[in-house]
Amino acid sequence: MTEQPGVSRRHLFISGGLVATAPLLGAARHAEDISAKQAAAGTATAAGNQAPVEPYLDGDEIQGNVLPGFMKPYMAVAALTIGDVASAKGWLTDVAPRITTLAEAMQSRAKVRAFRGLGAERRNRLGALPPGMNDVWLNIGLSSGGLKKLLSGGKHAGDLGLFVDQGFQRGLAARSSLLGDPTDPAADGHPANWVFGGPGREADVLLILAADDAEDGARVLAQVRADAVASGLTVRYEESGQKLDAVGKEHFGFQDGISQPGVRGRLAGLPGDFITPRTIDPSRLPDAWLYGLPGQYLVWPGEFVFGYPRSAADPLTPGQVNLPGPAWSKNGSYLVFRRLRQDVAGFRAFLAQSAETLSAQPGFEGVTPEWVGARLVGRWPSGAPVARLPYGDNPALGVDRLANNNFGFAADAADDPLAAGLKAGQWPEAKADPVGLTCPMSAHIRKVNAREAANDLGGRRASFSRRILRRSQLFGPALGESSGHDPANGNRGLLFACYQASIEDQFEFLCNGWMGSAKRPRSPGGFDMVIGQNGVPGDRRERSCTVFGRGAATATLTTMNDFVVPTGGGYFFSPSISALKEVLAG
Ligand code: N7H
Repeated sequence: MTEQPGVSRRHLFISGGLVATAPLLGAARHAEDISAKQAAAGTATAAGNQAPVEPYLDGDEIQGNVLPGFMKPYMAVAALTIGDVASAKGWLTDVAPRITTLAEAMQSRAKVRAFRGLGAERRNRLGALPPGMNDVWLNIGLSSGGLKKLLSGGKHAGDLGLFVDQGFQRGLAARSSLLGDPTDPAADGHPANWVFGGPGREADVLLILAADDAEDGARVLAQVRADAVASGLTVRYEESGQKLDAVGKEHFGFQDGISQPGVRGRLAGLPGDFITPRTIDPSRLPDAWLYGLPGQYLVWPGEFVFGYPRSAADPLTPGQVNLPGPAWSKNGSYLVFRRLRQDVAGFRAFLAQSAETLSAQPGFEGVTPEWVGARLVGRWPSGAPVARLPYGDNPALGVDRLANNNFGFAADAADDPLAAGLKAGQWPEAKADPVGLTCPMSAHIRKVNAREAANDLGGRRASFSRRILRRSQLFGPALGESSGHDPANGNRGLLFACYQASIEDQFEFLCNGWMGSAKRPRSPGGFDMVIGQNGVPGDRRERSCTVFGRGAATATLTTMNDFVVPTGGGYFFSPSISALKEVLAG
């Protein structure tokens, strides 16, 4: 096979006979801008020679944190239990109009995107907001226990059983040991010790609020909380968190929120507007229709939102419509919330100690704590992928949205030809790394997203069906660099939230199938040392992983410490606006 200019082996590999490439190469040349390109793409048909036909998503029905995601600098959560059901229904009736929708969040998101851009201009505007922007947004989720209360005695009373997901039905506390959480009741991570969500302390309702301004956010949450309490609900838990810096580094010191699945679909009423912007020039790259940002595979929306097509064998063809619940669950999504405490001092000590031990071994001379951290995460602190920069960090790549996710593991990657007006920085291209010599198999980002590489479940499609929409925020103050007194006494971490169409197959599978397994998605590898947990009785929570130095020198890192400890949470369903009003409140 001869390579076409600008087309990487990765792309040719990916095409794999799934896309009618020849006609695509003859597709229209550059449009003036991406919007025009999107509009053109939207009118094309898969049966012709261009983009797949993507469904319109119901922008007034889907909650905005599902899609496109709130992504605000301030986030607060409140977990509530229902007292008197009739009063709670009254409160839901009042709260329903305050729930922010996909359409509302998308308008604001479009302004932020236009303001920050994607290339060099974005680097200078990171963290800045368009003038006048001051949103306060609210979304809601209900646990299976909450749904049971609200549905009981009504015409939908039997509908709870129609939610097929056993994780949702049973709840997070009941599934905790399956996720690898500590089973010793004395351990902090055991559900008995969670701040909420443990046995007998489960929440019926989870509110998620996001805002540009922390004070405004806190004020609105206080109002909503007061209304809820007046309607007989009890606040079980409440916490807020915010970004630590403009780039979005989490407590261990790595930029987070870089790689999200691109979601296929368009917004009703706004022709040409894809939920996920398209950035690759389809006239020059046959596989352009596979991606949003370079390297960001597009996934059919039924993997995340009920009532839409899921992935099929051909990534450009919609699969079956996925409605794993009652008819009124359409436009809903499962919400996982976990309060994850991070042992920052312990993580740093592990990196330092590992670097010292490794440096004494042939092939690892001179490795630093930062080098070890990058091998455990798969990215350097800036977010730059190890796959593109194996030897050292570069903050400019970390924030280059047109390059920082453009890599695979199975084959060499190359820079994609971008749509008119877009320009990525010049960075080394990622080399094929099928066995993890550069980015170890155990690296966090490789454990949770096998990308195009073969894995124990198959190939790319299996990865698509495991993806989640992450919507987390940090809690607690940063731990300073100097060791010594910690004013927060270790109380910092991630308010982890994610949306998906199956808790069992997505969130739970990532935890117990891949992060918490030494052998999957592919051996040899070891555990995800950052987040993975070893709950196997008798293993004493020991985790180890393999890293490679120069000349394929091999070393094993081992720890008995959990650097991330679950301290609360729950499984919820985020219904559509009409289901909230007509089925649950009504
Ligand atoms: Fe992870 N970390 O700081 O080390 N995560 N994560 N995560 N995570 C990612 O790509 C982190 C957690 C995913 O597509 C990055 O956005 C921490 C859970 C997925 O390439 C970093 C915690 C689950 C991705 C971290 C935590 C996931 C991802 C790289 C807990 C799922 C995208 C930045 C305290 C069950 C991977 C980025 C991709 C990326 C960290 C939790 C999943 C730096 C500290 C519980 C799917």
